[in-house]
Amino acid sequence: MSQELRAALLALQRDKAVQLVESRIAAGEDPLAILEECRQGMSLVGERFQAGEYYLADLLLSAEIFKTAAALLEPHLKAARSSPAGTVVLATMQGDIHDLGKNIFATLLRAQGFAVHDLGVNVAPALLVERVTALRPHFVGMSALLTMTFPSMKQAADMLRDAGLRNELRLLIGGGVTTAALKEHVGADFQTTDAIDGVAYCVRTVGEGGAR
Ligand code: B12
Repeated sequence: MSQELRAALLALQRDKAVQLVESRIAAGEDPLAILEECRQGMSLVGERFQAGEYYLADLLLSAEIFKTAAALLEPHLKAARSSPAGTVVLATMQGDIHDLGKNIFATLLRAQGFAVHDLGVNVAPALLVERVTALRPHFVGMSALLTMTFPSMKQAADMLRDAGLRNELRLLIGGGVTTAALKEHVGADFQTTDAIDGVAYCVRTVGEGGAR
């Protein structure tokens, strides 16, 4: 892989990134591989930001470029089934407005035939529990890109347990800052920093009849 696309994202070159995505789609490349290279570019942008070399405006620009690339790729992530394989409630938790990764996860789930209820960003634990109570999903996915979001993830998991809902669903956590240790702390069933792994887990669990 040339990693030209990753470099274009890092350099915040929108036109070049779009042109590379378009030409690689036209060449028949796996859209997931293209998406992954975009994600790697975003990680590098984050490193520059952390090092004080990029500013918030640069993060915003990188997000716009990523969104454009994802929109170009989305039609190529074809639906594998017509009837819902299972139901998923998704949210970026309170305090956090990062949603690019969550949206990718939602797109990939839909492409596999899952019905996805995306509650958006900055979602309070009580709202999540209210929606889960109404929708009774097979899976709940919480996304986090900020470490300060961890307490609201834990609170939501505890509230699901206290409401008696925890045993009837699988709880997933994901996003760049999540770890296996956080999974234990929150009491989730699955953790990942890769949406494809998350989708594979949902497909496998539903296939084994183990989502409930
Ligand atoms: C783009 C970006 C922004 C954009 C977000 C735009 C948007 N609509 O999302 C903007 C400019 C708004 C932003 C703001 C801020 N940001 Co910011 N941002 C980023 C950046 C560069 C990229 C994140 C991203 O979208 N990556 C691409 C996606 C595709 O990757 P991903 O989210 O990891 O998702 C993948 C998987 O994790 C998975 N996934 C994601 N969620 C879920 C959920 C489930 C259930 C599953 C199964 C899978 C899954 O699927 C995806 C595909 O595989 C990161 C750097 C980084 N290393 O990530 C910093 C970063 C996350 N931001 C950071 C910070 C500090 C901030 C600000 C506080 C900055 C400020 N001073 O204001 C604010 C916070 C605002 C808020 N309250 O949320 C820090 C967080 C540090 C920390 N440890 O807490 C980071 C790590 C940068 C850094 N290194 O310092 N940011």
